Amino acid sequence: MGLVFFYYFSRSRFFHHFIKILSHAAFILKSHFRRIDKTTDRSYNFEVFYHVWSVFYLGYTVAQKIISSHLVNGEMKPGNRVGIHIDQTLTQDATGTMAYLEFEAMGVNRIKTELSVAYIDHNTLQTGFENADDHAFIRSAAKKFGLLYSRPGNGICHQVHLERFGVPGKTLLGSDSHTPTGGGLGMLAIGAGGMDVAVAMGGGAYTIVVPKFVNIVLNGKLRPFVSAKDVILEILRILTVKGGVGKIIEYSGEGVKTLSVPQRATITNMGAELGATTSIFPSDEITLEFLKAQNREQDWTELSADQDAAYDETIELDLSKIKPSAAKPHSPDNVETVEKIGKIKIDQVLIGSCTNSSYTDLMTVAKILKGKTVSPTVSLGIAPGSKQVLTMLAQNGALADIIASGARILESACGPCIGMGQSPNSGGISLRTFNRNFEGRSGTKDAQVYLVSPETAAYSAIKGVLSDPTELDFNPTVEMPKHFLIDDNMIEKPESEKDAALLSTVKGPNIKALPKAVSVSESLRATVALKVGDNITTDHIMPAGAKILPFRSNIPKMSEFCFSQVDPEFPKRAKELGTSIIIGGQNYGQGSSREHAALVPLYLGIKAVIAKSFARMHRDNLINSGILPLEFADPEDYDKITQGDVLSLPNCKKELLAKKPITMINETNHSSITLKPSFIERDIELLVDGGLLNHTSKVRG
Ligand code: MIC
Ligand code: SF4
Repeated sequence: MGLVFFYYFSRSRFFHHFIKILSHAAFILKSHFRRIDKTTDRSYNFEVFYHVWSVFYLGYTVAQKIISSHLVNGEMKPGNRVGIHIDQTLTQDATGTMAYLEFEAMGVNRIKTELSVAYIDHNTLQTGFENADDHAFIRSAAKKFGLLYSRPGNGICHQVHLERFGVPGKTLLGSDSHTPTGGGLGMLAIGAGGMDVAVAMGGGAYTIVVPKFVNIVLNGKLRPFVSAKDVILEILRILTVKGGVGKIIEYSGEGVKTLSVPQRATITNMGAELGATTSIFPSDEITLEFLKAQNREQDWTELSADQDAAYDETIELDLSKIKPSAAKPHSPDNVETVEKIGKIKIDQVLIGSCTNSSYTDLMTVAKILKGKTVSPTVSLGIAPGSKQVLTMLAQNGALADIIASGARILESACGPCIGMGQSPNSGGISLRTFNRNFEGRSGTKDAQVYLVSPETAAYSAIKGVLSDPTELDFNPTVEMPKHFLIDDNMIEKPESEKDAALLSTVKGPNIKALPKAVSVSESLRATVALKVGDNITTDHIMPAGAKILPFRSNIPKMSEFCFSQVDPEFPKRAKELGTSIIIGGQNYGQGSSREHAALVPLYLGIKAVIAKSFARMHRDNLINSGILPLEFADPEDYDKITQGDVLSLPNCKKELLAKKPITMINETNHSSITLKPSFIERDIELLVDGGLLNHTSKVRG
């Protein structure tokens, strides 16, 4: 009787709230003891208590469990803005210089997170002093501020973080859009602009809009030579690059148990291409096995959705029906099966990137290449994702098989994925195991880039034409190693807090001051400097590649390349106008987390971007930089504006503060346009204070 009563009581709302209050108390205690930890080196694990309590929660999804255990402010209701505590951060070198300049500008002496890692993996092609200078700056910042520093050669941030640092149930904020790779381990891993990461390193909460929760139920098992990449390509085909906007995607179902952690990470990695806030898998025995093999068994906690967890949307996927697929040029959602696309002739194959460069991926590739020669008309490049992967391949002989086939071995870094070398020939067809095939990203404007699995890539490299790997007839199974090779000798520790106080950061001549954001003005009158269409990526706004990336810490120089693929005259025009506005379509700013796509427009005098809708990270970056991201109340009003028109917003500040629709007059054609009041309190505060840095300094006093 008593037990029955307790069971029903434990499922009641009252009990749920009671547990919630206890959890918050545990969270506060945990934060308190975490601070004590730093000085006394004692370890208090209140997380364990929390997870025991969370068993009683009514209907929480995996992500909801992590959000609620990290809640700093706000209520976890759909559409609400909430602040969450960030346990770990990561940066890479292309966004890191800005993040550490921003951290320095905030005047905080030491990071407040449990763990923060500064990786060097993007700007590794050193054709001048610039990238090496940036690396030296980041290293000096890591030493001074208390971060781990992953040296160039150690690997791609997401791959290394998965191997060595990711912890189920923790939060990770990274200044890179593919940070959700950590979701493969059951982390709540989110990509954001460098400024947000700087604030999180300083102990500030990260604000998210509580998204919708989507459950993708995986059933069945993948057939041989069909891989995790084909799964996420199929999801992209169904949902498109806008399909994940405002959503967290969770994976469940029997099929989950058939996927290894690296396979799960491939899927969560490309959740970024869906526009999702993040993607996450449960943490189960497979997660435990992976962490054990990485000698990190102690980092494991079990994490799964409650039986009665409520999702906003559910999609079922039968893994056994998935076929080898490819995303055709120039969008990751332009997906078709390899069979349907047919045996097109190819010029280049590249295997690697944070999506597909794990040990198991490359062992499969080695098996396919063993004893074969790459087609004479194809250039095959392979970049293993980390030093761990590369060393293991070298030790077990698989690297010899790869080299013998004629593959060109590239360093363990992003490399061609971000246009750092290996640009294809004019009009060339390139198959890549990467995650983005935006026009021009490869460094060759008219190249045709297809995104495929490692299996499809390796088999096609031998055949010289796009080929379906399920034609192969040997057993491709690669066992997950019982022990990965562990050697963290390329991860440098920071100086002690006492010694660090005497250090200063090292800034080469390429590192220039940050552009200054200002408070939103009472009214705005400006010319439209550029009008663009739907799905404009941050690669359109601020292209990357070997020629431009060295200027990531030099905004004035970078500004010369802003929108260069779309309209090379834009930077000159914007400078001449002094103050101007950009008009965009749907999903403006999709793709990367790079805040340069906001900082450079700020430098060029852009005061507002008016679009049909925005991608999450870019919208945040605009607000952080003090630029108004405004949405048309009626998307058809987009047609009432032409490049060169003069727009005026006579009461924009007053209307913004009152959360009222913003009135805009097109002075050129005398039309009146209404813009949505889509700002919440925090956005307004940031815009009024002149961006996140000014706001943070104000709050800190
Ligand atoms: C990318 O894949 O586009 C990048 C390069 O990793 C970016 C970050 C950057 O621009 O530095 C991302 O994904 O956020
Ligand atoms: Fe690096 Fe490419 Fe991954 Fe971006 S997507 S982090 S450039 S490997």
